[in-house]
Amino acid sequence: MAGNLSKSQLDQSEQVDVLIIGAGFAGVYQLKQLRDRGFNARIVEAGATLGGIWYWNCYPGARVDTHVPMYEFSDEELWRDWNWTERFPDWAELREYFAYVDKKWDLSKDIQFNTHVTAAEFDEESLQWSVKTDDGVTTRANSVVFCTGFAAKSYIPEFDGLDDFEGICHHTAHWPQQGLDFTGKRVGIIGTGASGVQVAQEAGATASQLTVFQRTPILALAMQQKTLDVATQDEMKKEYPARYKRRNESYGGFDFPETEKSALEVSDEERNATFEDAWARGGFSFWSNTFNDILMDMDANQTAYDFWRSKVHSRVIDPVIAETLAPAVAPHPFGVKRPSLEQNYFELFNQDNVAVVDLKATPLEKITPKGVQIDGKELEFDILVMATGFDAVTGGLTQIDIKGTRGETLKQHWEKGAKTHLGVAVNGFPNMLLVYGPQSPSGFCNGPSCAEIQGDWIVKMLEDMREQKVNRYEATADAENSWTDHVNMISEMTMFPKADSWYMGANIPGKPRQILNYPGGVPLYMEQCNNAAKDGYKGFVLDSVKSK
Ligand code: N01
Repeated sequence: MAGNLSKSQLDQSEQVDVLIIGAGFAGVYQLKQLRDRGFNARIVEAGATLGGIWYWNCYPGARVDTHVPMYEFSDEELWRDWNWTERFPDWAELREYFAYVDKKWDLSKDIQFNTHVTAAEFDEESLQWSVKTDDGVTTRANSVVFCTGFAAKSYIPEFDGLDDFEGICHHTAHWPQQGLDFTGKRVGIIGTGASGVQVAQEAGATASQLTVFQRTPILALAMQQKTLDVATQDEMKKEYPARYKRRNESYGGFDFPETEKSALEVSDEERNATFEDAWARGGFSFWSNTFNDILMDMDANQTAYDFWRSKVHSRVIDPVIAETLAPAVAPHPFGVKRPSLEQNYFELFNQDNVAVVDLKATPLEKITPKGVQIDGKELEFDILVMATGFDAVTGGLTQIDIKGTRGETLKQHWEKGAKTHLGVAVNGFPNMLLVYGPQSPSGFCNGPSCAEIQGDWIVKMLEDMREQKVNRYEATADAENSWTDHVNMISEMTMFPKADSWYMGANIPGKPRQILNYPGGVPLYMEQCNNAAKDGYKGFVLDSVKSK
């Protein structure tokens, strides 16, 4: 990439003030803000371009589940001249957006692409991190900011026989950059999360046969995709400042207004009308913007599930298939496992070339050289798609050999469960900060919103440390324990623990079960971060040490 920092340049550089790992929304925002404030900051990025998740997730149909203009930076210098073609843009357009941001903010000159961080170790002598990359280079940094996102480590279950499959097999997050044509192929998709739904919609259009292997039905919501023209967006832009302000004030970093009513206090007619309205608005409206007790009260939650189920049944012709996709008994409370958005997912199953296999009724026995064995029968495939998700939130961090002051790795520190102070710092790992990390709003928050809101707090902290001549800052063990208790306490007040989801770490065998995202919403989260900062960064030990 033009302007890309060459490996030899990095090699020669003695040290940087801040090394940022990852060039998605969080990382590029850090780079821009820190550079603007005079920090010598750089990014190391594993992908070949900016975009983070949008570099890796280029499978057919990959698109964002967040409506325009929420999924972009709030900087007017950017949005004034940028227009999208669709209300829910696809991965290719998101990449174009990142290329545009790169040009406007002049980022690439300070980014080293195609480089994996393999290890990082804090050195008490120099009070610096030594960060090793897979090109053999070690960079020294006063601070490291991990912006690895929630989905940097993909997950493929240990299916018996997987290595013997003779066809083409890819995880959605490791899709070939040159693409893969489903036309006329027999395609099997394992997994029905957001990725599985999106690939299925594409594969169903051209594959000779598509089989969707479903373990848990996905409670997918109507996207209500629309094309967008420039005139419409010019009009919309008058509202952008207010909508971006709202992003900072809402639970999940969106622009939805407050929901004030309980689903149980209104008449059936009013409830139905509210649900219909949210359904017609599309996107996450039905998830986040109907009644205030959907995620708190089981009876309220049931009303949302029943509405959703009736919508699915009205679209699927075969009642047995409809029941497999939307069973009478909810697989888990509505909305506590991430719903995905769909355009024609349920109609797919009315097509002759599309089938669903219920893995709860007929478990996947093994992968064979030709396909998948279910109930003693072999189904043959040319292409198998692993839409099986991620070791979310923590996996992207613990897969790096990050060593703190006690010789302990981050993976060891989090062996019994992730713990942090404010979701940004870890005891025993000084001068290390996390954006979008565990116990921060992370997966419960719209990515660009968190990149800015949490990102601003981190930038301010780094500025304050510089101003106060603090060269060693570390979260205390007590602060870490009390933040963990606080996060768990809020989680217990919700229904999130009732689902086996990646939100709970429950999708990965052996992973400790815990709420991985801060469940109290962005405003409460930021209030606590801001209070800690005002209180002299309460929960941190700040030192101005003469380095040895
Ligand atoms: O992964 P997932 P994803 N045998 O973990 C199944 C974001 N995202 O990549 O539910 C059989 O949701 C598993 O079954 P179950 C978004 O936040 C965003 O789809 O565990 N099946 C599940 O169906 C999303 O939530 C966008 O029973 C197995 C699937 O694999 C997150 O990324 C687009 C299995 C995994 O679903 C992750 O989504 C895409 C096994 N052994 C993703 N193990 C946009 O906004 C797992 N499964 C654009």
